Amino acid sequence: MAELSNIVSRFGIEGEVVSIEPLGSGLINDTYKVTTAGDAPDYVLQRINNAIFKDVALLQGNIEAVTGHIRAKLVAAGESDIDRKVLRFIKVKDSGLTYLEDGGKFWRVSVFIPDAYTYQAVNPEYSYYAGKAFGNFEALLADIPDTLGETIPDFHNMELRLSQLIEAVENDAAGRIDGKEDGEANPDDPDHSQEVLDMLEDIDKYGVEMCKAERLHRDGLLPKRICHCDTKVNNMMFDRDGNILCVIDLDTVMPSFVFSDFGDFLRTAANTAPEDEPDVEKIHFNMEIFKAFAKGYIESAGCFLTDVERENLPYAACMFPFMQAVRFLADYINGDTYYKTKYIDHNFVRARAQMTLFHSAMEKVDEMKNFIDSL
Ligand code: GN1
Ligand code: MG
Repeated sequence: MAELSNIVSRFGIEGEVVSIEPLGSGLINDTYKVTTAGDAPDYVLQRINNAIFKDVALLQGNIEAVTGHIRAKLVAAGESDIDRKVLRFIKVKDSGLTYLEDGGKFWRVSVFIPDAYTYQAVNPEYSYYAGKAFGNFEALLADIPDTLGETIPDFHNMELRLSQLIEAVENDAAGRIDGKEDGEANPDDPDHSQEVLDMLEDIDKYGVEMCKAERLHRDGLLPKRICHCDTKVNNMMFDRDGNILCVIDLDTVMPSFVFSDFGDFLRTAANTAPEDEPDVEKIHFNMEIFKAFAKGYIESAGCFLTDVERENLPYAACMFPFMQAVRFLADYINGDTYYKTKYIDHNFVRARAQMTLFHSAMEKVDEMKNFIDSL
C-alpha cells in the first residue's frame, strides 16, 4: 500500500487518497481502485505488464489517440456525462506523460467511472447493446487520423499462434508432455500428457481452416481496421439501467481484422459457462446470444463491413475459441509464463474448455450463416 500510495501521489489527481484495493479479474495487468475523500473522483491505478506490453510509450500513445478521438466526437455530438462514456487518463505531475516508470515498473491512472457495472455473462438484450457498442466503437475509430501501432505485434495472427504452440511442444519446457527432463516430476501437477496429445491432434485437424483470415489478408481481400482486440464481455461497462457506457481495457486497441472484436465477444458471452469451466458438459455455444449480438453489431458496423468480412463472421465465432485454446495450451506447456493462474493445471482446464466451445460453435455455423443472411 505504501508503494502504491507513493505511485499515485505522483499523478495529478484530485482529493486525498483514503484506500487502494485490488479491482477486477484481468489476466495480465494488476489493477487497483483508488478511493479518495469527499467529492473528488475515485481512480483506477494499473501496473502495466511490460513483459507483455513491451513498448509502453507506443501503448499509451495509442490509448491517448483513441480516447481523444472518441471524446472529441462525443463533445461534437453534444453528449452529456462524457467522463462516464470514455476513459480519461491522468498525467504524471513532473513529466506530463500518462504513464510513470518507476524502478522498471510502469503505472497509469484513469478516472474511475462511478455507478457502472461489468458482467461476466449477459442476456440477449445486453448482448444486442454490446454488439451495437463494439460496432460503434469501430465506426467511431474508422476515421482516426493517427496511425496506431500494434501493441503486441501479430496479436491475433492465427498462423503465429499455431507456430508458438508447435514451438512450445518442441521445447516442452515444463515437462508437461514428456515428463520432467531433469529432476523429479512435481507430484502435485496432474499428468495430462495424453489429453494434451489428443488435443494437439484435434487442433491439427482444424489448423489450416482456422488460418483463413491470414490468407484472405495476403490475397488483399481482408483489411485491417482499428479494433479493440479484447472484447471480453467484462470489458464493457453498463449503467444501472443496462445502457452501455463505454468500452474499457484499451491496451490492445490496434489494427486487426474485425473478426477479433466479433469473435472474442462471443467467445465469452455466448459460452454457457465461464472460460475456464472444468465440467465440459456445461459448455455450449448459445445461439440466442449470437443472434442478438450479430444483429446489434451489423446495425452499427454494417455501414463499413465488406462482403468478405460479413460472410466470415461465423468463422470468427469459431476461430476465437480455437485461438484461445491454442494460446492457453501453449502457455500450459510452457509452464504458465503468460497468463495468471489460480491453480496448477488452470491453463490446461482453460484450453480444454475453449476447445469444447469451439466444437459447439462449429456445429452451428450453418445456423449462424442463415441468420446473418436474413438480416
Ligand atoms: C487476457 O487481461 P485480460 O483478461 O483482459 C488476454 C486476452 C485473452 C484473455 C483471456 C494482452 O485479457 O487476449 O483473450 O486474457 N490479453 C492479452 O481471458 O494477452
Ligand atoms: Mg479485461
